Amino acid sequence: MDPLTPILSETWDADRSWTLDAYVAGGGWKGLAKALAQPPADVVQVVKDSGLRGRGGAGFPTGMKWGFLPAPDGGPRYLVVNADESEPGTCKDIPLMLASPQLLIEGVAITSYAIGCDHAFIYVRGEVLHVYRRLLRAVEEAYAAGYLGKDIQGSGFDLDVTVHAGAGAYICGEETALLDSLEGLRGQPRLKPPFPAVAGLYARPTVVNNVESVASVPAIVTEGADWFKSMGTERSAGHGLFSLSGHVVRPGQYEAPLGVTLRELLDMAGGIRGGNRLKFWTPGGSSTPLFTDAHLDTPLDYESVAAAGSMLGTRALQIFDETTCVVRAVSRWMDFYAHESCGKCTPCREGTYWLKQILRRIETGSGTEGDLDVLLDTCDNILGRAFCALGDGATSPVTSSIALFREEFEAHITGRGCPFDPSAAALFD
Ligand code: L3W
Repeated sequence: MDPLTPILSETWDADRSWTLDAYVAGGGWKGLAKALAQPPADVVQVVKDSGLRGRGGAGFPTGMKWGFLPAPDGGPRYLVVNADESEPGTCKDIPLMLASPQLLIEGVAITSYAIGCDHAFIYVRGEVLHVYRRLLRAVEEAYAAGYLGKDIQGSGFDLDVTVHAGAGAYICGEETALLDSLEGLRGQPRLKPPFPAVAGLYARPTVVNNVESVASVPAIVTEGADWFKSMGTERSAGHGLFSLSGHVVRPGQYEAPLGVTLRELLDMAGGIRGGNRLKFWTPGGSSTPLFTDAHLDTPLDYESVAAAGSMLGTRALQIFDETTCVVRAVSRWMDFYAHESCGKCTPCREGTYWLKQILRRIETGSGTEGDLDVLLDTCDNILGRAFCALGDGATSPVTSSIALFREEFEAHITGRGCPFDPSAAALFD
């Protein structure tokens, strides 16, 4: 059975798929018409009933988050789309916005109508200027066609959409740092609670949703909650983008029901390059504990992945074959975390710096006998003590790789270098 469910990605291969004309020709903007014909509360209810869970990594129920907004008090309330995709391996929102920006904008319009918002923001990662430009153009097209602006489709509903480019900082994918950045401040996380639903942008009630979550809404409204629930598992409903990267024959986006397995995805992606053996992989980006070939048949849904000791995260499946040095891979990820730590809290700022130094010296043959204990102790002092989830995430590749490949770390220490590539030390000369 072909487990693919191209819903978000259905029109990505169409001619000039990013234009409004192509989107409408493919059946787009029908969800908004259906939403506008019903009370906003009914739209919230269908999303609650669908079981859609946030696609940005945490898997929090989307309809429940919308339901957390306090009762209207006459002041503004906002929708902010988190399009700051930056986690190593995570690469689904950028292709979605490039190929189908109108799908995201339709989702923004429906979500805004449902939550009673008349000004929505799309916060896009600063490095992806081409995506920013495409979104700007797509928003212009939607205004010109009457899908945004005043009295949308004669319904009396008004909505403005602002596309904002960040300056390229991983921390701004954390929702409260994103809000600070959007307000013009330095992007650093805020203390929660209050959650954004209560006090978010400009201290007003705000829904922050991931791109893929918002883009999933039009089809849910059009097809209904039961249709969405017919895919996936009981507690992890629906479909999602699985991003395969690394040592696979055909890397790319594979849209499938939650609960699909890596074995099934690899069958579609042509398997591991060169017929090699799978060594390790991330189920949901570099912040999720590593899996190995023992997890080829683990259903990729929130519950099954958690039961197996990791997190579904963003379904960023980075695949590494038997030729990969795990110490080098983890060391590269730690370079990223140390570079991107926002510096607000000591455990993350200092901890990621020291993890980077120790991993580098192990990799280059200067590791000492106690280094693995120091690595694990440092992780212990970050996990649960950092100000936001990014610090915790930085420890996952270290702790999981030592648990799975301790002998490989030890071989680097006792052999004074990388058994895979003795010239690795020269990289840092
Ligand atoms: C109101 C409550 N709202 C929770 C909301 C909260 C947020 C959502 C989830 O981290 C994870 C992180 C990454 N009243 C609420 C409430 N909420 N309780 O629900 O909250 P939370 O704290 O569980 O997660 P988070 O802070 O959103 C996200 C992981 O995802 N991740 C991410 C990867 C990549 C990117 C990227 O590239 N941009 O994000 C991968 O695993 O490590 O654990 O909206 O306000 N009582």
